[in-house]
Amino acid sequence: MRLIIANKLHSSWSLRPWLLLSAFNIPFEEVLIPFGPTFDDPDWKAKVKVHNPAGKVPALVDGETQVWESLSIMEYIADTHPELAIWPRDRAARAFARNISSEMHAGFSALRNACPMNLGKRHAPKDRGPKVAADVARVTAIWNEARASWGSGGPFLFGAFTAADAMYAPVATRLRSYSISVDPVSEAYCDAIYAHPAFVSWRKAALAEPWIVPEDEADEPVLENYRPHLAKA
Ligand SMILES: N[C@@H](CCC(=O)N[C@@H](CS)C(=O)NCC(=O)O)C(=O)O
Repeated sequence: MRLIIANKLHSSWSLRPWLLLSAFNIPFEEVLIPFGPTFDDPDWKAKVKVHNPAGKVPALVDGETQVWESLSIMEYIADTHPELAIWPRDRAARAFARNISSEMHAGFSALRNACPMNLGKRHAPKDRGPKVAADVARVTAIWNEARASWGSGGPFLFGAFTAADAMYAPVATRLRSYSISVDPVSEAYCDAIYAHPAFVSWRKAALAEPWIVPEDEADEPVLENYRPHLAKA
């Protein structure tokens, strides 16, 4: 299998299936197509369309089969690896995991638009408005419900790491990058995401990337710059 992704610093949708495959030690070849100077760069689109006619990343290519849309890719991974608990084994937990993964896939646009994923910086806290606050409240309610109902076997939403955690990992990074404080259960969950070896490996590679995409560099005070070698770029 080949997974087509973009910049690890910025591409939150790429992170999701990459994390899932890596967390479950499923072998795959990574094909990283770096963004152009803007997100609508026609050369980038053309290269991506070879793998996904919709012209977006991530895309998974398995022989002749092209799979795109992050949630669809996760279902394909679950289909091809029934021996692995990609989704929770318990039916009610699995239903909840799919509910919240679909909510993530389709929603939280206020948070996503106001706080684009950028693993390279931590910004100062600020009031980001009621729509972002509502998204954060819903996400943390989801995390608290999953942890309280099914989380006793480990630090992730359903105890062990599942596709639902892969879907929400980029939200943990946004909370951290934009200094959005949340309740202790949600903070502990973010810690668990940041400590997962697959995420550690993605973040390390992200911080070593040489590229800067101005659209995802928020024009806000920076508390920490994790790419000091690019500080003067
Ligand atoms: N709903 C899609 C979203 C994919 C997406 O928007 N990916 C971004 C990169 S993180 C992208 O390809 N942007 C370029 C574009 O939309 O032209 C999914 O779940 O995979």
